[in-house]
Amino acid sequence: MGFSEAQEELVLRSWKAMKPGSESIALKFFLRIFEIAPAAKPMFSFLRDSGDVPLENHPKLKAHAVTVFVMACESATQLRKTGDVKVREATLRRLAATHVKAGVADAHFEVVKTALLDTIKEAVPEMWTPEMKGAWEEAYDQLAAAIKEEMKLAA
Ligand code: HEM
Ligand code: ISQ
Repeated sequence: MGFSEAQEELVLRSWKAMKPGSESIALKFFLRIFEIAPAAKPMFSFLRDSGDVPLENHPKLKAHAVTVFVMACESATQLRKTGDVKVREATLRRLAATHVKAGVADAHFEVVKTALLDTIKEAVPEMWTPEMKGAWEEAYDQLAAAIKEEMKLAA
């Protein structure tokens, strides 16, 4: 099952539309994860050390959430070009280490995927179609597979 130019375009076009609002989208994405899986809360240091800083102003929260979107976009481009997702080795190692240390398990990747898709659907409802959903899913799943594989090596 190849990844077409049209699929890449759906992913990149919707991210372009979301990007100006990435501040609030990042927060919604984050909060959606805990609506689906409240048990995932203690894994995130944002919630532990956000004592006096309101969550919406947490700089790492926004940066990390945006990174998930951007990496899924990069994954879409790679899938279209090469049919495969390769994450830069240093980035992959770091991501695997962070996630293993935080106690992330395979099942959490499904939670984050659902939260990501819900967030996009809510952010760009006028663009949302089954085709767009499928394209983001494929891009995310392949990215998640690369991270999960590296996590097994790091564990
Ligand atoms: C941290 C991306 C999946 C939980 C991070 C960071 C990035 C990131 C960029 C910042 C730290 C670093 O760069 O090493 C991603 C991507 C994912 C993914 C691209 C999937 C494709 C997940 C899943 C969970 C999760 C499934 C589980 C709910 C966390 C936690 C941290 C983190 C707990 C540490 C935050 C902190 O306390 O500083 N992630 N992540 N991530 N991620 Fe993910
Ligand atoms: C880190 N990893 C996965 C999802 C995230 C969402 C919001 C903030 C940080 C994240």
